[in-house]
Amino acid sequence: MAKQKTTTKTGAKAALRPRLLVLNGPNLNLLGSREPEHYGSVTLEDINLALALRAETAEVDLESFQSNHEGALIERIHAARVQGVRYIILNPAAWTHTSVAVRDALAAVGIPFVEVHLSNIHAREPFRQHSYFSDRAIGVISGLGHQGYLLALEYLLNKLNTD
Ligand code: CA2
Repeated sequence: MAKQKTTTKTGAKAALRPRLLVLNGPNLNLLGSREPEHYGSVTLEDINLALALRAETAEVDLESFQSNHEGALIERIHAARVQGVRYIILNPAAWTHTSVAVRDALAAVGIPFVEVHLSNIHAREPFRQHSYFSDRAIGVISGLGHQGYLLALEYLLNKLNTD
């Protein structure tokens, strides 16, 4: 695993665990409670726990953040650069189809990201079929339900090993 190095007070090099960030956009805090035909019955808490367990096994630091406020998500993306986050897993939810501001924030920090959607946005209403993120993403997983997050994580863990 390609770990970042930091210099301690004594000048020794200490290995830092790589940092990953999972971002979820508006209304995804409601997962598991409504619209199971589109979004399944697993809660966001369940998804975050599964991601945290897998990351722990792989000795990677993983933090999950969800917001219903666009500015809060943008601030979290800005902070990610300062924190040295290597990769982001992002479900922008409805902002997928509207937010130049979130797109610009990701471009500004330059952190590579995987775009994840629970539902297959290409099989839904026409307004969901355009994403402001897909052309900037490393890749897009759409329609594989909650497993999409874990598949994205697995991909990034492999990538960290070969970086
Ligand atoms: O399929 C996805 O993951 C989406 O990003 C989910 C968004 C939707 O606007 C995108 O087009 C596709 C909606 C998230 C709303 O989540 C809810 C969860 C439970 C109940 C109601 C909404």
